Amino acid sequence: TRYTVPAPPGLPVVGHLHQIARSGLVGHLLNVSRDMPEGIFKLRFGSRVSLFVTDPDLVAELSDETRFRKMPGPGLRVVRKFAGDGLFTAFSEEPNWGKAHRILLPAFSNRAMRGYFDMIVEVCDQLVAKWERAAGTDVHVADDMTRLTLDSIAIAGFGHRFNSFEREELDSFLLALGRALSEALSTITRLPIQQRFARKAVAQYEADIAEMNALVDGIIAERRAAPGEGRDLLNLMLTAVDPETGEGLDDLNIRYQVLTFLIAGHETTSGMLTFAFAYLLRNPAVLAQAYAEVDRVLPGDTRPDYAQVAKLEVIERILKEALRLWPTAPSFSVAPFEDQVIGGRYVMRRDRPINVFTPGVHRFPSVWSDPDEFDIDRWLPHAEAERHPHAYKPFGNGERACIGRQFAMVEAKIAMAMLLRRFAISDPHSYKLRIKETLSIKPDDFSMRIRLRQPHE
Ligand code: MNH
Repeated sequence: TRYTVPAPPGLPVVGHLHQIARSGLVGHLLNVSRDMPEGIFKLRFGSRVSLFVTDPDLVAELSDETRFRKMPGPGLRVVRKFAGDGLFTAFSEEPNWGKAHRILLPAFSNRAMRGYFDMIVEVCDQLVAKWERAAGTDVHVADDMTRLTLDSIAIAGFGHRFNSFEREELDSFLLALGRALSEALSTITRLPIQQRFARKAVAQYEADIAEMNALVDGIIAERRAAPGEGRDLLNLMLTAVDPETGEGLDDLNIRYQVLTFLIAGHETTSGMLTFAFAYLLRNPAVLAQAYAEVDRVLPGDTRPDYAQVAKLEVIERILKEALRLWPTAPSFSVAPFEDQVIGGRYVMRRDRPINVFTPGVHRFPSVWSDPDEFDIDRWLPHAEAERHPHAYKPFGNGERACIGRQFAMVEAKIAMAMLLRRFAISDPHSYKLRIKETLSIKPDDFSMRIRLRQPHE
């Protein structure tokens, strides 16, 4: 027998996407998924029916790359307007995906990471210096984490300095990007007739895309004028050839890739760090463990070196647990090559996107006990080894999984360690977690108090 995919009981059909306040989509999906023990459900957004999966057993099937592959859904398809066939937004069948994947993979080897390390530490030093000047006051965590992650991907990947810590305002690139992402998401929900009247929004959108392209073209032109020896991302894009086809990347695709890395390389990592700080403040025992670890691994004023990153195991568990509760890229979508039945009963149609909703997967009750509790001991080696292998997918799956995950974890670990070694953090405003959604998620409007740590504290 075959079953239709269940729709949530007792919930009116969800009409247009805009009926869910945009800030609330992930929260809404989490609420729905808690009422759906089958671990699969459908929701109607206007005329579109979307499928969501949260059961790790079903995720295991969707992760079988002989049956399913990444299929960008409506959200990623509109982003193609400015990210084109860059790595993140490419269809797996597009030749430029495989080409760029093979060309750029060496930029994320362990050896390459070692090469980026000192640049990342230098950016972390700038954040430490900024917080030293701000000691005793409140800092806006997400904004400072965004400065950190944007500056480090730009310097490590492209040799470009945003110098975000020298300025009060966020870089205008970020403002253009923020507006462009929100406009891209609005166009999915606008009717064609509304789109015709959204002329002002469309003009702003074009201007924002032009601004982002101008920045990217400037970065590329600068490097072409002064090529340099290194094998960073940009040099690979400009000079390397794909071993399989013998071809290099074309100019338009290079522009898409640079923009893709500037976006994908900072948003999600800054969100992860921000969630992690919010959880540390609510879990003083974990914070104490983290202080003890940084004092042991990075004593005094010693300059961090790459080998120390591997020793920050408490901090690694904190970050993994933050990504479990709030995977900052909260879903990814796949579709079958041919019609497939999953779970022995649900028919999945060829090429039709299915969303793996990771906040739900990461709380699926048959795998995760007390799923809403922040508990870093879930990431002790024995616990991890015994767990369902498809219950945790913050970086996606298979060959389309995140190419930058190493970069993200190294950067976040060293940043958190360098900050905790110098600063005591506190929460005088009793922050209540609210989620801000764009394409990614982060804590909304979260500030914390910082002060210099005393010698024996
Ligand atoms: Mn990242 C793909 C999450 C950091 C560059 N990333 C993905 C996917 C997820 C993801 C999920 C798969 C999306 C999909 O299947 O549709 N990424 C993250 C998270 C962090 C992160 C949670 C930080 C935490 N990502 C980074 C960093 C970079 C980066 C840092 C770059 C330096 N990510 C990418 C790129 C892809 C990707 C590029 C697309 C890979 C591909 O399809 O070939």
